[in-house]
Amino acid sequence: MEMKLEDLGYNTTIEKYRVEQNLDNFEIGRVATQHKQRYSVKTTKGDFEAEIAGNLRYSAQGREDFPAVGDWVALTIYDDDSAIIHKILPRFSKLSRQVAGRSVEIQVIAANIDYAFLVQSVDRDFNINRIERYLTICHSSKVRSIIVLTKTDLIPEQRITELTNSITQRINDVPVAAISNKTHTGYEALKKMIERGKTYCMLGSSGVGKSTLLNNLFGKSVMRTDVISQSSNKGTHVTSHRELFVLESGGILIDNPGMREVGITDNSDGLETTFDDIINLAQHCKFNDCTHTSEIGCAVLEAVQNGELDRSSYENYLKIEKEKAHFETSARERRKRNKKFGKMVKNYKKNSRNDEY
Ligand SMILES: Nc1nc2c(ncn2[C@@H]2O[C@H](COP(=O)(O)OP(=O)(O)OP(=O)(O)O)[C@@H](O)[C@H]2O)c(=O)[nH]1
Ligand SMILES: [Mg+2]
Repeated sequence: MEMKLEDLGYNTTIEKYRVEQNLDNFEIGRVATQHKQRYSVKTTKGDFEAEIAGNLRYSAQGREDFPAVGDWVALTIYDDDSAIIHKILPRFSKLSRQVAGRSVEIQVIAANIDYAFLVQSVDRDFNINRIERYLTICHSSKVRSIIVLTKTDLIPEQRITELTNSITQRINDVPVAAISNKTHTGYEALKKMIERGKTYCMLGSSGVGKSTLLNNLFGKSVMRTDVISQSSNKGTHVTSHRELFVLESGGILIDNPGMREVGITDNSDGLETTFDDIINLAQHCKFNDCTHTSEIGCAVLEAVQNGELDRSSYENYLKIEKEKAHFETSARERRKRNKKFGKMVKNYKKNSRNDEY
């Protein structure tokens, strides 16, 4: 398939970035996969295995400064088909999360994403609290969401309606698609949501059918799929890397390994957007610094008590809000520590120079 940059998701915003950054002498491409420090990049001339230029590596301050899947990059292609990435174009959106086990390190899941498919299967994986977590991440990353319920072949039709309704009762303005990867029920509706030139990233737990869906939409088994044995293979994910695919029907899809936890790394208003009902109610609280837990005249608590606000949604909000506050404090402390360390290094350099003379 002859590839145009537009098929890869190129648009006027990226073109503006390219012009602003004076990148006329470079090829433009999009990162499709990453393995350690090697990247597979899609260009109009084909796919290239690329490494990053030394100055890009040395100027990087953290993981976020390295190319991620979905990134637009400026590269040089050599005659022997090797390529060097010189620059990452500014990201118009960035899905990131906390690295499991550590409190503050951030990992970029994918860059320049238009929509996230929030994939949950209708069996034991189904959990609206978790959907709200993903929504919080997506809102703060400027990524729109589409909720995709899979494995509908496992439950009666009426139950599907119940589950869908329970979502729309709590979550406004996010489309829900209910599909079966086995019978392809719901596929037509889902395909209609996929636009040419837009990028979609699969998010969800392991085993919910992300790769199966991608393979079916792509029309070929490009990602491995498998049954995960819960007892013997606890916590193993079938997919272990991210990869970007361009659909022939238009649309760009990124498969992603299953996520075990959805940590909040939110410094922006993702939480406020996800729970805008609560934020609106909070404006009527008696106290400006109301924590919505025990205060007199709290409009949020009142709404929970009279059934106007869903109690589980309220409790989930408090939990995520606490995590957000914790994340912000840790990030602040880390910045302070880094600053102190930077000063120490500077002083050390100054002193050692003094010693020399
Ligand atoms: N019955 C049924 N089984 C499905 C459906 N979708 C996927 N499966 C099965 O679920 C298992 C896991 O599917 P995968 O596509 O590998 O799941 P995944 O979300 O990619 O998992 P990770 O890569 O580990 O994150 C496979 O055995 C699939 O055949 C579905 O709609 N219905
Ligand atoms: Mg998978």
